[in-house]
Amino acid sequence: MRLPNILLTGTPGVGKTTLGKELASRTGLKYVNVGDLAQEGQLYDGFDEEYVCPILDEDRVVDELENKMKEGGVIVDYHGCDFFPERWFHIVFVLQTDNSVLYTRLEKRGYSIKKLQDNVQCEIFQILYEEAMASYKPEIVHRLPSNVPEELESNLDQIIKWIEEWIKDNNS
Ligand code: DAT
Repeated sequence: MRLPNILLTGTPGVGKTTLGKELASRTGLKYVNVGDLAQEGQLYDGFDEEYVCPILDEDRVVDELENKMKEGGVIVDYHGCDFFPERWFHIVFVLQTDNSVLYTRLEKRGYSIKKLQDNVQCEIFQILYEEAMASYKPEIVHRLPSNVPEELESNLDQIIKWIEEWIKDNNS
């Protein structure tokens, strides 16, 4: 059976992991957190002194994921999207959170003031939405609000319906 690949993107803290894991558990699709994958495989290329974090080796991440993506049925979660091959994804969701809500979530993570401000600014300027619109066909890019649990539920419902339709359309 053919299954779609789904990209969940957005600023850190908007709820990609929460949505992605729940979606995987309700649909049986595979969930891949690119941050975790990079850490497990040490897929890094240097260290960013300003942000005090390792720099992702994008080529190795793509190589690592290629076979899995070919099989289909993968939910990818990452706060960036311009380095994945465009052909990988059948649909792209950009999660969005109000600034004050996002600020509180990131504060709870213990982010430094600089990291907090940078991420909230990234959200205000819709950087990830712009990146997604520039990297994929605009008609497959959708924004989802991600502030409260009710929105999580309605996002799940919408995506599950879309998956069911996609499976019907691509397996007959
Ligand atoms: P990300 O993977 O984008 O960094 P996350 O899934 O770890 O984000 O979520 C960050 C925090 O926000 C976490 O404590 C769960 C919470 N959260 C996520 N989606 C939410 C929603 N729709 N309503 C309320 N809280 C949410």
